[in-house]
Amino acid sequence: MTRSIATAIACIVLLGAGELQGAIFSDNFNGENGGAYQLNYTGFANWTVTAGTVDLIGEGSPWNWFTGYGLYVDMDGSTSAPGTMLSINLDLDPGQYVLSYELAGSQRPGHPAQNWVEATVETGPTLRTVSLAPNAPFAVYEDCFTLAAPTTVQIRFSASGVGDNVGMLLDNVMVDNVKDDVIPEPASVAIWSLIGLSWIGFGAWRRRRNAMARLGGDGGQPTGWSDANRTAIHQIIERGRMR
Ligand SMILES: [Ca+2]
Ligand SMILES: [Ca+2]
Repeated sequence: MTRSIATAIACIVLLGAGELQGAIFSDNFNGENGGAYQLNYTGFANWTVTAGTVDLIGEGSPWNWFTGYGLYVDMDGSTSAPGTMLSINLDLDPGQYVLSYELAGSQRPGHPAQNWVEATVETGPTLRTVSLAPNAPFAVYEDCFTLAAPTTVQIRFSASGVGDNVGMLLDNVMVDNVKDDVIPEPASVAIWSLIGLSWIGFGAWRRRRNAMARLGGDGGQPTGWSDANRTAIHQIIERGRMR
């Protein structure tokens, strides 16, 4: 839940968009191969290894570094050829989407070769290229993309660097739809309009106070919100809560 909220906030900031509708696609790899690790694994339910090789490792394997992550993918398999994984087809409507995933360093500091992983929505630009130090723990990455028309897309993760059989780790891939019909909130616009009006009112009070000071008066104290404005704002906030 925390992760989903964080994703929503990040995408709202980036796209000016709304809340997440829910995962369209998610994969934590934990059910692969009957839950057992496998080097040079190709039997993914949702992915095709289109180049090089990857290893399915993690829980139950000699390479289990993270509690609670189950199985995950070593993006540089065991054939000295970093792997590329292409997802199944995702039929998406026009709209805004978040691709989120977790990447970690190789966790094998004896193999200092530099590794990279690219995340791409086919066919489009690479959304992000990540290179992590071997000891970097899993961290969530989020990339937003927009579709102007109904589109069938695939997600691609592609590893590069020296093929030393020791790659970065991938887990918890998700695509969420950003619901864009709730922003901008009319209530938000109204609140900011009222704040603007109040600021204008404060400016008028300050000018009046300065004028009275010049005349020798005390100018009084700022009155802040009028009762009418207070009531209107409370009503707007309540209506926002009810939405
Ligand atoms: Ca996992
Ligand atoms: Ca490997």
